Amino acid sequence: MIRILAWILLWLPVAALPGHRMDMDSMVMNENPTRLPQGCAEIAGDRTITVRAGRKYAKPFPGVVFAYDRQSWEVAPCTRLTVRFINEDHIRHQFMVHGLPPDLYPMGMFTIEVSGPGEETASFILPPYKKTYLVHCDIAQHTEHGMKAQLKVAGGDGDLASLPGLTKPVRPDRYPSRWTGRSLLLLALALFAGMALIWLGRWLIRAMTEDRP
Ligand SMILES: [Cu+2]
Repeated sequence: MIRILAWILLWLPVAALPGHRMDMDSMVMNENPTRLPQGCAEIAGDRTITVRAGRKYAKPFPGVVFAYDRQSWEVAPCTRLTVRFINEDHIRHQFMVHGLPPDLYPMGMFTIEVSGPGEETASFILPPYKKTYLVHCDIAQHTEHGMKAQLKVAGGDGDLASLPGLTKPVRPDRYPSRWTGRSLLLLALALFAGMALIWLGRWLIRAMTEDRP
């Protein structure tokens, strides 16, 4: 009961804004199916994409934990893009686009969030410029662990870094080991201790199972 009350108090101000809707399972922020971005004379066309999010889509990529089923989409300028966002995990995931014109999209964002297994659909209209937009899940750690993609309008203005399977990370993870006299000695000691443990275990088992006269 308290949880539901807190949830209502927290989200009431958000839900009251235009372009926002939400229920217990999902949330949409800054939906915009009608207002044209500056430079667009009309909606050039309608396009629908289905985006799946989940741990299973990270499997092909080493070191990645969460991912979308695609890392890059291309759309024409002034397209009204409808995103059907399907979450296949038992945790929250988002489809969050950054860098949109802030006069139509507060803080430049368009967001769909689904709080567990399920889906939500929403539309927004893209500006006319040649640009690559960042798409990611804003939940702490999910972006870092792979839930990142790009949306290119009019071919985009480049590729983003560290998109699983597409582009290299800016700072790749490295696991260097420095072999010094001390680390070699520690390794030898660990090996010796491991062998001693095995010998001790076998000796104990033998002592316990041995028939006594
Ligand atoms: Cu997520």
